[in-house]
Amino acid sequence: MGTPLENWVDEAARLTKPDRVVLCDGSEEEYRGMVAEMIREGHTVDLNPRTYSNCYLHRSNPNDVARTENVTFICSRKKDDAGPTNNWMDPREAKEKIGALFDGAMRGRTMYVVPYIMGPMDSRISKVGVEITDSAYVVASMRIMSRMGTSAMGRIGASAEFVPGLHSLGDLDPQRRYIAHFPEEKLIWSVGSGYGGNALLGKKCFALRIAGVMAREQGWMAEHMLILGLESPGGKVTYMGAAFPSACGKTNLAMMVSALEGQGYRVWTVGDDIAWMKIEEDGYLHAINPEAGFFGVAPGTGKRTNPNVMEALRRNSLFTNVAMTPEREPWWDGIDSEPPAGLIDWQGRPWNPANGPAAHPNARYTVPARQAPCISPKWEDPAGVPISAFIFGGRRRQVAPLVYQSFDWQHGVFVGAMMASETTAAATGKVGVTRRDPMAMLPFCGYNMADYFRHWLEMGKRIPKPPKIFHVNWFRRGADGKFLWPGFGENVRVLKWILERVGGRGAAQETPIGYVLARGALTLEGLNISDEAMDALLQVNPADWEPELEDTKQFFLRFGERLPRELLEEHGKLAQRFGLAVAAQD
Ligand code: GTP
Ligand code: SPV
Ligand code: MN
Repeated sequence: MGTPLENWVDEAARLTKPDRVVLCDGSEEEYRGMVAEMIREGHTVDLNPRTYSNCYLHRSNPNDVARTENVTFICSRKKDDAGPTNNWMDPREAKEKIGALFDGAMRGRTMYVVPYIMGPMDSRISKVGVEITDSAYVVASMRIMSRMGTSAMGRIGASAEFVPGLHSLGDLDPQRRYIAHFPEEKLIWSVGSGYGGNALLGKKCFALRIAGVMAREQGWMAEHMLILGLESPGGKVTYMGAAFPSACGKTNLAMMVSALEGQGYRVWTVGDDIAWMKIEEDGYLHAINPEAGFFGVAPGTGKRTNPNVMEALRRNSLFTNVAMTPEREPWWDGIDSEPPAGLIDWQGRPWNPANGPAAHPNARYTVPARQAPCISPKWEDPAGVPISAFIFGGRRRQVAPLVYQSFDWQHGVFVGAMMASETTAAATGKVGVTRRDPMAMLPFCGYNMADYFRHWLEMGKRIPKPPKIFHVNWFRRGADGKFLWPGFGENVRVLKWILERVGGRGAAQETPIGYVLARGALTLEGLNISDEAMDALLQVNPADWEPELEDTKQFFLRFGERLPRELLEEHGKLAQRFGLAVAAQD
């Protein structure tokens, strides 16, 4: 009898029948070998070694460029434990159906065994996973995104304390693609995709869907949140977690260059996508970033919008589906240069505008977190950072004002639960469709979302110093269709108000939806924005909110009896407040 890890690796090898099994140690040398293998395979090229040292461009299969929510499954024994917002498959049926796709899938290939830690090396909040994969790109990416290799191996030893994830590229046919989670076994099976969230199993599959199940069982939280520290004049740093849906601005908020740096306000990055949070003895919820790298959206990132990211990308970065200039530098829309002559598109062809954008709209970079100039000195603190505010937000061309605060925790949970956002290129399917996306977790909740709401309500009662809850919208548009708010580094002005509210200051206007920023309370020095735009940004229009209330109700009704009654209560109170507000105006 071997160790649990050895047994599982043997079992995986018997099923997938690889030619070779390689246990990854996470070394620099091994990384170089992975890159060499990727280049040999023919879909990866090296970038300009002078300007982008040790950087590579990987071109994925054009049918495999984003998360595929339609083939992502929660395989709990009972369908109701997956809930109405998840795809469900019976675990036995899933093992049979997907097992058939794994059968012999690694014939002629190498099976890599990738042990990794999610979270700082010595944190009690950290957890260990092992991914088995036949993709060198996945191994290379996991080395950037997690603490991969020997140290993780050491932590596992002879124990069964790791989350196993089996991954194979299969034949990359979308018809034979499945991302399956077995929450009762804490197991992940993914086949048929090499794309980030589908294939880097430590990320969404483990750190959100499986860890979310563990968090509920064990009384902590696993959220789709960035973690940032806002430094104020005098040097005090206040930490905040923000949940925005995919490609809605987490990385950019966490890594911004503050427009108020001259006044002493600065943003430090702890994490850009996922937060694991536990209640600590000081009464605060403490957050760690389980990841070690950033897997960020490239388009829209440039020297003007995000110089910190641009600086970080200059070395040791892996680009996916970006375009390439004749100087072999990465290129995408929004990088602050015109498309140069001789541009090669994301599929490796000379760029022709008739073929669409040169870089795929979901083109991404993978970069070690420590390379960010704005990385927080506390980003690997095993104790995590104490969170004072939660910020929800999404892409709303209308409806949601620039920023508002909830009345209390329960109302804040309702604000999160009724969140909606326009879909983006981060997942396959139509872009720009408004959908409800509670807490930015719609695609990432590994169990019944009604139980997730209950967990949030319960946590609020247990945290002695709970974060204050806010909602922001950087994406409101004017009649001309343009964004009303400049966004990016200017978002610090909103963070400053949030900080003031946390400290019991900051003027607000009480409205039916919560405390909306009062016009005069926003620091406007150095910002060129019209009074009309500010009015439009802060407007709470009852005619916009009525359909929101109706849609939220329909959404809530899908959960039946399982929905916490507190949320219906909050819904009723909001409707009532609008009734009163409308009556008052008459
Ligand atoms: P995931 O990695 O998919 O979870 O996304 P994310 O939430 O980290 O999104 P990210 O910060 O990468 O932003 C996605 C897109 O939104 C990019 O194209 C950004 O340029 C754009 N964006 C980010 N912040 C802002 C903002 O404040 N205003 C505007 N207009 N666009 C923004
Ligand atoms: C997201 O889609 O929310 C991401 C990118 O952060 S992925 O890792 O592909 O899920
Ligand atoms: Mn994400």
